Amino acid sequence: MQSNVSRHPTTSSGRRAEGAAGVTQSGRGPTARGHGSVRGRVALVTGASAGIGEACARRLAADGARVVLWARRLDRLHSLAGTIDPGWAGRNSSGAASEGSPVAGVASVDVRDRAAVFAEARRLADQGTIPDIVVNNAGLAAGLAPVAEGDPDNWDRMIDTNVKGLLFVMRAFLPHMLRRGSGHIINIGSIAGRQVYPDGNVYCASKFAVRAITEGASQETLGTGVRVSAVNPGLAETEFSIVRFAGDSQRASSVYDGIRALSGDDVADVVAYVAAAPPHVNVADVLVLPSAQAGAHHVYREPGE
Ligand code: NDP
Ligand code: 8X3
Repeated sequence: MQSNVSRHPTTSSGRRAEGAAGVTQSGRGPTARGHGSVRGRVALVTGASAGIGEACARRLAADGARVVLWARRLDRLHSLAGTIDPGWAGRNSSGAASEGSPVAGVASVDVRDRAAVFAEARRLADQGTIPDIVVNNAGLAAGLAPVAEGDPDNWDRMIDTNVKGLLFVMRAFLPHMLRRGSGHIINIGSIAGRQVYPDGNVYCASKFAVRAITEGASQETLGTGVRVSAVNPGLAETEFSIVRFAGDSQRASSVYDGIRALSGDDVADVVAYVAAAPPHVNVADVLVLPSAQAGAHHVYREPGE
């Protein structure tokens, strides 16, 4: 006769999967259910001065992580640090960590600058704040034009930031994570990494590259305790289109005409879920779209007034 009694999870050898502190490999207590937590972990967010990155930093800090904030605009990072930790401004002008602060560091880093990325990573390692989580978010689109008319300087900006910058950040932190046997890289891809749209050529290519790099690194780190994931948003109303259209805010806002686009916070919710997954779970690849979008080519817009 079949028993209805449920059993604790076991390893393949029949042993309970238990860590040193008597906690299961799920990172939770033996009988607890539910998602994991980022509490007490160090989370680096690149591109934290605006949009999705800023929202991720706020959210991860609110969930109990200690955040390290990178972007080029240092003034914005310091004001974000001040909203996360009201004591920040009084204590910190250098951007260094102070004991007990939810902000573990702030630095002006252009991810295109390989030497700067490696130097800042070394600084974090030296002060014992190698991130447990890296939200590899810094990125941009520059222009929207057919290849035949595109501006090669814009191509450089996109490829150098979205592809090489993302790689430099991974290269700087993965070896530390591998040595430690734990860590989580969360790359911000895009629907544009799955489907190409007219005149999106190079931006889409950069996000297709993010997909390939994420999948490749995920294969390479298999069995090491390090996870690599991608969160791929659709249309999100941030400063993205203002940057793409070089400050033309009217053209930028027309991208979102008639739809309720994602906010940075909507994407941060997903990133927070991915980051908090217990160690035996890798939420490897998430596509998050506004309800009014069903792909790069399918957007439902409410008719204008
Ligand atoms: P925003 O323009 O609002 O924010 C971009 C962030 O990236 C800023 O903090 C900016 O900071 C930073 N950044 C840009 N270039 C660099 C650089 N060279 N070095 C360091 N930081 C840099 O755009 P989003 O928040 O929308 O974009 C964030 C990510 O999300 C990007 O990778 C983008 O491709 C992706 N994405 C966006 C979508 C959208 O519809 N908005 C949809 C899908 C993906 P600073 O200028 O201070 O350096
Ligand atoms: C940003 C979203 O559709 O503008 O990656 O490329 S889209």
